[in-house]
Amino acid sequence: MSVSPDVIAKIEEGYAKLQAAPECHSLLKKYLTKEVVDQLKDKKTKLGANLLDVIQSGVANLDSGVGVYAPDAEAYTLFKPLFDPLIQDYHNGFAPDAKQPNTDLGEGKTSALVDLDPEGKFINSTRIRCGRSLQGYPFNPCLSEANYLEMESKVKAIFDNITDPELAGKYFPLDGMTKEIQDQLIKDHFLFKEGDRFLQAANACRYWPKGRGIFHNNQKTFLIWCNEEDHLRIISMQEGGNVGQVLERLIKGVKTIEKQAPFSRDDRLGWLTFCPSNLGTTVRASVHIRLPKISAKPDFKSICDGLKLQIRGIHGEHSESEGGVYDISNKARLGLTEFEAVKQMYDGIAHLIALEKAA
Ligand code: ADP
Ligand code: CIR
Repeated sequence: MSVSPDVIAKIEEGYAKLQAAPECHSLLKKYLTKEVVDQLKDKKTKLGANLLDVIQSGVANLDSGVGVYAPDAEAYTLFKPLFDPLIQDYHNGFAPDAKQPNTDLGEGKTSALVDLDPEGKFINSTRIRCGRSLQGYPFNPCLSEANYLEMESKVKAIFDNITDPELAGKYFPLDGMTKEIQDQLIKDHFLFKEGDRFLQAANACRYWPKGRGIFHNNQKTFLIWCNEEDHLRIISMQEGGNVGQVLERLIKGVKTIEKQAPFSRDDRLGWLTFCPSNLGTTVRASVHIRLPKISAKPDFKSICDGLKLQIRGIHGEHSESEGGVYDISNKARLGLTEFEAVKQMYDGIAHLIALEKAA
């Protein structure tokens, strides 16, 4: 079956809307040329996903940074003329013929990552997360309600098997969680937010809250999100700036989960994720940090860009800073190893702290 004329019309309208929006600076707008539209508008993956599925979030949300999602793994190859240059731009020049290196989480190397802020002057907390997709399932827009429930019960069984005392904990489904508990978990930076308009427009929130939830240990230092943006987000976090400890716990957690579930990995793109910004290592290593002097300077963003760091607000992506606290993390996740991604954040933050001390 080919793509229906009304979907093709919507793709063309989407292209026209982006072109007519000077306020839009997304990577989607940059790489969705007329040639790309014409080349891809009548293509469909085996699961039936088309170019509209890829671009609709960025068309609906003109303030997107990226603006595209892959409805299934095949989309990354079928819609290459759009994805490849966009991926290259986002991930530090990862070329169409480049290949993600083998996984190196940093086992045996974490002790080199000594506390970035032993006196506790700048860093409130450190967090490292990675994403994983379960083999045999597509991404959000192609999942049925039955898929969500099945995936949730599979991963819950895995969580129940975790015996390491540092990691063991409990799974809390979103379905049935009280609003108070949910809001508190979000406020304390443990749980994903509700109603993300970028994900909603990508058709990624169907059947919500079915199949969604959070696992965490008692201390809330090891957490796993189930079926939010990705099938799994594995997270290690704690107060202060001890990056080595946070990474050590993440490695232990990833290895524990990995033993029990096969994950989707592509030879070229590494670990597969719904958003192309997360491909490869899928690692975002961040600190919540206060840098009152240098963050007030007009060149703060360009300094961070130069260090390959991304600035987010206190409640994550698309939020604002509060009380002078920023979320600063590595930006690229593809074309380097997991350890290198963490090291990029580590070295960059060490540099920013040195600048702050000298200012
Ligand atoms: P992700 O990191 O999964 O891409 P977000 O940017 O939305 O997604 O962040 C998710 C949550 O994690 C938010 O509540 C955010 O404030 C929190 N967070 C991120 N980095 C840190 C950190 N270093 N310390 C504490 N919370 C953090
Ligand atoms: C956007 O394009 O802004 C959203 N779809 C989120 C993209 C992921 N962001 C990122 O920088 N890693």
